[in-house]
Amino acid sequence: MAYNAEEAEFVAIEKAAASFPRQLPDRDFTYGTAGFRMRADLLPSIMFTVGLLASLRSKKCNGNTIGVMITASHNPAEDNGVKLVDPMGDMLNVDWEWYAAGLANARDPEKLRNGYMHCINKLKVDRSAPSKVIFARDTRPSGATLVKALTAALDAVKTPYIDYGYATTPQLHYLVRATNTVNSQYPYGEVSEEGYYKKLAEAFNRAMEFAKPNGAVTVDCANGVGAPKLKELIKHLPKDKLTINIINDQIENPDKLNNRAGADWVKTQQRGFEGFDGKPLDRYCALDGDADRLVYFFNEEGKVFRLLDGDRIATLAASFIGDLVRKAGLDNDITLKVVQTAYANGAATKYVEQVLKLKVECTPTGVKHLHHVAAQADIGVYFEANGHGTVLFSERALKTIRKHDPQSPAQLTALDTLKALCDLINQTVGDALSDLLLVEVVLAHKEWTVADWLGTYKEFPNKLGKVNVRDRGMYQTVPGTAERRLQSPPQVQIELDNIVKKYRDGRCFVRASGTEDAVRVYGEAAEAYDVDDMVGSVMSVISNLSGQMIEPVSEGEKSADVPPATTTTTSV
Ligand code: 16G
Ligand code: MG
Repeated sequence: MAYNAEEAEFVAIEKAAASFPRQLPDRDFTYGTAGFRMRADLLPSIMFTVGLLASLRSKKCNGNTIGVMITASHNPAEDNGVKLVDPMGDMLNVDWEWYAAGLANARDPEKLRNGYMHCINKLKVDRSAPSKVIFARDTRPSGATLVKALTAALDAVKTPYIDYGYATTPQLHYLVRATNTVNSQYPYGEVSEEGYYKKLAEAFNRAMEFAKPNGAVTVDCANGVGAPKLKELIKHLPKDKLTINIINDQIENPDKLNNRAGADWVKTQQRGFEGFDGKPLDRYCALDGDADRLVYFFNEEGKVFRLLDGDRIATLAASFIGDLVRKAGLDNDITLKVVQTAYANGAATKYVEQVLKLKVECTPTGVKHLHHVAAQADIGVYFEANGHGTVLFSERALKTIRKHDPQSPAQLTALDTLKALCDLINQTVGDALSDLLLVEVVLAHKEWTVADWLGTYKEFPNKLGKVNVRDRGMYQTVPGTAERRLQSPPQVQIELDNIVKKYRDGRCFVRASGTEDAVRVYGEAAEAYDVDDMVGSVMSVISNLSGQMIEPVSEGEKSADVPPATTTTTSV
């Protein structure tokens, strides 16, 4: 870019940025696991800088399209957030996160100019390269204002863009990959929202070819963007294979978003959405506010609530796909791996290793860590207990599947179903709508009820506690332990070890939250009462560090028998 053009670009950026002054000059923002996320009124200036960075990222990626998703996922309606999507539909390259934060924290026009130049120089971006951005948002009312800030930045740097309006996060990831692969040997799909539905519906149809319909599922859409999008998807699905009922679809009332509904509520509270009164064994599931998380649940006789979380979806998917690989005659060529975090229930890990006989790898919390490890396997099944996850098929596995010559009719049907799953499962990111169809396919093939699914293993009693702290930065885990051991403060790990050894099959770890000013304490033990005791004691250690008393703020309800991950919060 010639000097004059560069200068003109700076002038345009400064002029446009003036409409979006930075709020809270004393606070530094970080680009965390979920991008930038905070109260929506703080976000316009950050959204502007995200526009600048998206343009640079696209230039750096040879003009490939970059995605910007405006959402705060399961947070309350007054929050919002933004995350960037890389050309193949995966999350922003981690090396760029620091630069995203640097730009977002520029306090004045001069710092913004310096920050912009710093990105260009350090990241070696050719300013005159072409660029393109696409973006979408969830149903939060603040999204419209944030779009203005984003497009002001894109206009200033003359980066063309397409506004896809409302979309789920995984739909935007799909669109980014589809856009960038449109002229490749294997296009990801048609470049439109319609293309997304067509791809999923067609794959679902093929995956169900050898299965009987298996009743109905009711989907709690968290009163978010998943509701209208699922309604669209249903229009494309075959009528006779699956009945999908939709509830919590009130997107016109922003206060309802994620409010006593949706995947986060169900998982953390261990109960259904407000008013849930499921008949015994009726199948339910819940999405979060941007439809990238999914959990199943149901009532047993006597209204005993049962949760089938991300661990359960992983085991179900791994068992089915493992069987298909074997039945197709590919087990010597393709291996499966399951990727979890330390929050996975120990019984799930044991089941995968001992019953399914598959390898398990444990990574730090956050989708990007699991995704990265799963992408290195032939077939990588990754899910966080909270319902984020998907199954990745490597290029090598896809080639092997495509060229495999089945030796019997049974091998052929298994191979056809496996091929259908390669298209059904979103390869860019965990996708609640795609995962929902995957679960339904597996249950139909296995002719299972939710109780059969639950019966595969029994969870170890467990509990998730939270201690609000002033400085979560002092809680550092030992590298390479997938957050299962604390490095500092050292006395906490010593005391924790002393506590844990008192309990049969006790397991407990502490890590700082990446999303709140809090420390999380997760524990498991052979007996439910032991777990309460153990996690409570470890929480006291943390509270005592700051010399304050534990004040319980909220406690989730426990289910009758196995109490999975009840939530207790204390403030320090
Ligand atoms: C973010 C992560 C999620 C993780 C959660 C942990 C993404 C898209 N989301 O929501 O994967 O489980 O943070 O929260 O990566 P925490 O650090 O507060 O425990
Ligand atoms: Mg989400």
